[in-house]
This record gives sequence, structure tokens and C-alpha cells, in this order.
Amino acid sequence: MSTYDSIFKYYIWLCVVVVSAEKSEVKVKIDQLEKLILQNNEQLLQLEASWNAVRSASIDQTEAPCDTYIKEQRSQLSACQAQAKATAEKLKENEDSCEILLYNLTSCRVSLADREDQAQVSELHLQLKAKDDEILKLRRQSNDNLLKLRAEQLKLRAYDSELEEFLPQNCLPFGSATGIYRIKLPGMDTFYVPCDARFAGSGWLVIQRRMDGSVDFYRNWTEYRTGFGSLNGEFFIGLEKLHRLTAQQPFELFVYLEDFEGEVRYAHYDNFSVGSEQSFYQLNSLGRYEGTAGNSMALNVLQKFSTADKDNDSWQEGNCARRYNSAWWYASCSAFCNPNGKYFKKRQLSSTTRGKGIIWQQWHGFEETLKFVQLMIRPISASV
Ligand SMILES: [Ca+2]
Repeated sequence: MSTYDSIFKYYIWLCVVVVSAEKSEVKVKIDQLEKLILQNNEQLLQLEASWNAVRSASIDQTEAPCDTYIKEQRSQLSACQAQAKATAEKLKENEDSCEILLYNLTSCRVSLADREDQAQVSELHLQLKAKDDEILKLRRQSNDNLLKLRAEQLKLRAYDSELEEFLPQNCLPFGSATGIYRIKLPGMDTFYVPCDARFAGSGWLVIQRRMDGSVDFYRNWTEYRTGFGSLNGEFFIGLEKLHRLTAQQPFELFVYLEDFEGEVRYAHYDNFSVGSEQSFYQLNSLGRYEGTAGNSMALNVLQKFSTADKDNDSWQEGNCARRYNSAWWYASCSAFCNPNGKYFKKRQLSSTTRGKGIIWQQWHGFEETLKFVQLMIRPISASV
């Protein structure tokens, strides 16, 4: 056996010794620990028993008051619920009452509004009645006034009729005045005539005027009988008026003529008279001629008046009025005058218009027309 083996064996032996020693020591310690655990377990059991006792005691002590408390609370809750129910019922009653009150209030308001409306309507009715009365009163006044007005109108008309009897029968009473005046002839309504004192002294009544061509003189019988044109401008007085005027008393005729050079001439006849419509307004007389223009109306005496639609002339082949676009006391068309012819704005006539203008043959022949012509009459008594 080697040294190494001996050492090793010794070492093993020594380890066994040490381990045995340690083993004993551990066993002691384990025993001690076991005892300690046992003690602890016992203490734990004691504690558990003690805890259980305490807990059961504590629960008994707590549960009893809680029950009481809960019962009380429940009782209070019931009381509260009952009170709440009662309150709710009361509230419901109040709501119902409120609703009824509200309904009544609304009804009251409606009723009140109706009454206010009724009051306003009544007031308006009263105002309306007052206005109606006022209107009625005004109507009565108006009717009264209308009646008065009518009475005044009748009076006025009566005065006017009376006045008419005093109206002049010609221009003589107007003297040297030149203007438009109302005259009255027996059996005729009053009518207006131009009086002209500018050319041949005072008191002349204008029966025909040509000055600018503004009025058409190529017209029918009815128009020549009635008259036409403007009293301030070109016009013809009318054959019926001429007849009525000259039938009253003897009249003189003044024919005032002006050519396009401004030269003035005249023809004066001292007994101008026109017959009734039954005689086709025949030119009954002219009297004596006197003047500067020549006696171009000489052949018209005792001739009937002719218009385009009424041929009363002595020309067998036709109508002088149509031939010369005019109307006059034509004989057989030749050697004549034509104051109612077409108005030309220049002196010279052409071969086609020859004799169709405002002709005064004794002065300018058939080829020249005049610029202005005015026929006027006046009672012979004025110049005597
Ligand atoms: Ca004829």
C-alpha cells in the first residue's frame, strides 16, 4: 500500500467522522424544529378558536341592530312611499284643478275679447250711423243745390232767350270792331260770325275767306248749305245763313282780293241777295258794280248754286263745279270768278290747272291764282 492510498483512506475516514458528527447535529436541529412547529400549530388552533368566538359574537352583536335599522328604514321608506303617493295624488288633483282653471281662464279671455270686439263693433256702428246721417244730410243738401242750380239754369236760359232777341242780326252794331261775334236771325239758332273792319270800313260780316289752303273747299251740297271751316281762318258761312241774312234787308257785297305780289284790289256790289234752298240758293241780285278788280261776278247773277254733287249750272255738257274743283253760282263756266277753287301756293297755273285756282278773271285771267280773298256783306243802310 502506497502513501497516497493511506492518505486517501485517512481522508475518507476523516470525512466519515465529520459527516457523522454533522448528521447528529442536523438531527438535533430537526427535532428542535419539529417541536417548534407543533407549538406553533397549537397556538394557531387556539387563535382560530378564539377568532371564531370573537367573530360569532361580533356578528350577533351587529346583525341585530342592522335588522332593526333596516326595518326602521323600510318602515320609513313605506311611509315615504305612502306620502309620495299621497303627494302625487294631490299633485294630480292640483294639475286637474289647474287645467280646469286654465280652461276657464281661456274661456274668460275669449269671452272678454268677444266683448271688446263687440264694444268696438258697437262703436264703429255708431260712427257709421253718424256718417250715414252726415251723407244723407249732404245728399239732401246736394239735391237741394241741384234743384236750385236747375232753377237758376232755367232762369239763365230764359234770360239768354230774352237776350237772344236783342242780339244783332249782322255786324253793323259792332262798329269798327274786328272779331268773332254772336248774331241771331229770326227762325234760326244764334251763331257766330267774324266781323272785319280792317279792309273797307266798319260793320262788315265776313261770309267767305281763303288765305292759306288749310281748308278743303271741294265739298258737297250739304256742306255748302251748312257752312264749314274755321271762323278765324278759311271758311264758308253757309248758303242757308246767306239766304236768311240777305232776306231780312238789302245787303252790299265787298270782295277783297290780294295777289302773290301783294297787290290789293276789290269789287263792290250794292245789292247782294241770295234766294232760298227751293231756288237752289240762286244769286238773286248783285246790284251795281264798283271797284278795281273788274266785274267778274256779272254773269253769276240769277244763277243757281252748284256743287260737285248738284249740277245747277247752264252748261249742258257737264258740271262747272266738277270741272273747276269748286262750287259757285256758275252760268256756263266761261267769263267768271272762282273764289272757292283749289288753293295754290304760287301765282302761275299750268295748262292742266288753268281756271281751277282762286280766279278773278277780270284781274288775272284764268292762268293766275290769287293769294287772298275775303267776301264780306253789310246792310245797305250803313252806306246810305
Ligand atoms: Ca250743267
